[in-house]
Amino acid sequence: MLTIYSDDHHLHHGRCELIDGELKPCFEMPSRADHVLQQVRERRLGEVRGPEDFGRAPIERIHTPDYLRFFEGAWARWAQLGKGGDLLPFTWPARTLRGVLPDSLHGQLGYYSFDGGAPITAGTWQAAYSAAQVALSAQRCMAEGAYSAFALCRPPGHHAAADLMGGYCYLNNAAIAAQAFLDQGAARVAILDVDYHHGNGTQSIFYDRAEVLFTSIHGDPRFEFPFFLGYADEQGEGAGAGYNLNLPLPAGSAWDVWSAALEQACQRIAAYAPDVLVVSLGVDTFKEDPISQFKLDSPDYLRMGERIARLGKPTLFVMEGGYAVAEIGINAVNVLEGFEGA
Ligand code: OKP
Ligand code: ZN
Repeated sequence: MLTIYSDDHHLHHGRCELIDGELKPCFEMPSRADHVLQQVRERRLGEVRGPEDFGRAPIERIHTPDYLRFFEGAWARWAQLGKGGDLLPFTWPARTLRGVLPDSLHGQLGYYSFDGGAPITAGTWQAAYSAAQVALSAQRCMAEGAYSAFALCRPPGHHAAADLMGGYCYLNNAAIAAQAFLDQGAARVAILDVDYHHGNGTQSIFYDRAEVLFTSIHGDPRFEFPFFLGYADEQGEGAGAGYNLNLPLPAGSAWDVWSAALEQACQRIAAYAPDVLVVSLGVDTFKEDPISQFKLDSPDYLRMGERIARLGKPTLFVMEGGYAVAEIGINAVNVLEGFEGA
């Protein structure tokens, strides 16, 4: 399987995040992607290639121009104020407040985010832009005939909505790639989000559309981030009614429970008969993941890849989460090897 990778992800390195009342070094760190790349190479998954640059237009198919303008320019505004630390929001237009766009940088940051987990640093825009190009380049390889490809994206994307960053995500790489498939002639695209966290951004982007089926297996939002989306009764709206499937699972879920949900998602995807499948590949379902509460073990990821392969669809894998850094490469490449071996 071909892997697309850009070193630009190193340009994004947030200093710390607020977790359990403490400032801790960001779990979403550059070494994550380095470990995945190392496993791709060591296990000879296939060729590793840098991305092409498709420009902003395919990103603007998903994200609003005002959001992109804000994100691209935010660091320069912060630096102009004489600041050097990470730019982090702290006030959001929650209930009883107004969804107005203030003039202030921090006001705008709150307007364009939903949590304090997506720091903007000097290189964040470039890293996120390149990650989107990585996804688009892998998509292009498939459009040109490859049966599968791995977009080794970092930072991840599935929490990012049309005009919101959050949950370590800025640009929704999987959604951008899915839209590119549609724009190049696909009639139906299925997204399978296996990251431990619900892909609220991806769901929201395609919620009212029938040409993208979104399916997600994740920690029940009643106890897990992002808390405010990802419930089973969210089934799509308007033309998209019936094209959103959430499979929230309890804390402690291991392969027996998880694989039953995967079976359900796969059956829904098969019935949908998509032209192509996009997998939001997070491996934070791993039993040792420091911020998650599922109990998958490394060999389970081989089985995951095998089951996905049995759908018999051209498949684009897009890297999302996974924070047990020593094992992230093993587990991600297990999925890809399982897929290829099936
Ligand atoms: C991203 B992905 C805020 C903590 C918020 C966010 C978890 C994001 C997971 N400081 N935690 O889905 O793996
Ligand atoms: Zn996650």
